[in-house]
Amino acid sequence: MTSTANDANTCCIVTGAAGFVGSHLAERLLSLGCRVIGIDDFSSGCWENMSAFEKQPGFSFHECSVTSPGLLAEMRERHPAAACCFHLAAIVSVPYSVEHPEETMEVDCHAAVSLLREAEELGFRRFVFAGSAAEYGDDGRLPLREEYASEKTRHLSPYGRAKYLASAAVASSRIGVALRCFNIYGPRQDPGSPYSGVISRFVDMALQERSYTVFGDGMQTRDFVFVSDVVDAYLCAAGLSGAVPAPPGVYNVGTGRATSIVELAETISAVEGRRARIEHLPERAGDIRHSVSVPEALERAAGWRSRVSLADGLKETVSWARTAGSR
Ligand code: UD2
Repeated sequence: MTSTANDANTCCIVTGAAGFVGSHLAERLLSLGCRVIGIDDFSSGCWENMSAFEKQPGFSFHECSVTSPGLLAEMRERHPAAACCFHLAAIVSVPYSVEHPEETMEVDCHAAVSLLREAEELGFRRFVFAGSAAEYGDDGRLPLREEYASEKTRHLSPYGRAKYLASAAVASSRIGVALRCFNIYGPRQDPGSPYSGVISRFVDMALQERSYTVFGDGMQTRDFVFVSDVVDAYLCAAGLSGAVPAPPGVYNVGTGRATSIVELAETISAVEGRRARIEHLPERAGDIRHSVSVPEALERAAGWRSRVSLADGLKETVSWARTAGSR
């Protein structure tokens, strides 16, 4: 992605800046010359994720919850140039959302809509929201198109429902873009957190020379998208990629390629130069069988498409995990 002269003047708020994706987004925005106001309450993020950029002069950080009333107005008072809000902070654990449905609706939906309304009133240029493939529930019409998620969708968790409702509100705002991200992976994804996906777990198992724990037959598939491609999508959504900004709406962020869990295990082993040892365990309750995106809408709207192959993304993830493990 190329930057433009305008990019350097943009002051952006990133909620969830200490998280996996939020920290990569903040780092990239700073590298483009933007000023970044990071917000996080450390409910799932950590300082370590921000260590690569926390001391940069363009970065300021506020430890607070996105449920704080008047948060954006307060940020605007402290940082009058703030013009763009990337809202990534959320309750990210699906099992937690099942146990705490009301809290999840409060944080993942109501707080997001309140921030959006504040951004509109304050004259922000863009509000970009982190949606999720969970918004499609168990829809079996594959590959998944943006219009398939609707009021009638049978969401499998309060997390999926809250994200759907918030995305719908964002997409109908004149400044709103909701990104429906599929299975994101890459450096800084913690294998031991409730957010951890199969790739961070498998990379950890590979480095410890343990067998991969495959739930069920391993023929279930996912659309794995590398974190730097996701960051590119955020920049496109905000008009910071050097191309035209994506018009308000909701967009899938995926590769359009389905990878089975067995194929994933084999690819990680090939990167590691080992043979894959797989231990089959019972299927995980509530798992969906297949998930894959139609990613073309964001390409048509703003020229975005995923660029990093699974093998290359895995190489980067493994190399990061080796260094992180040795610290
Ligand atoms: C993703 C999201 C979840 C929610 C859900 C909605 C991640 C990490 N999780 O869950 O938050 O949005 O989509 O659909 O993005 N697996 C194994 N062995 C393991 C771990 C996982 O076989 O040790 C399998 C698992 O059974 C599943 C697949 O790998 O079939 C992917 O699992 P996941 O937890 O990474 O992601 P997913 O799509 O179930």
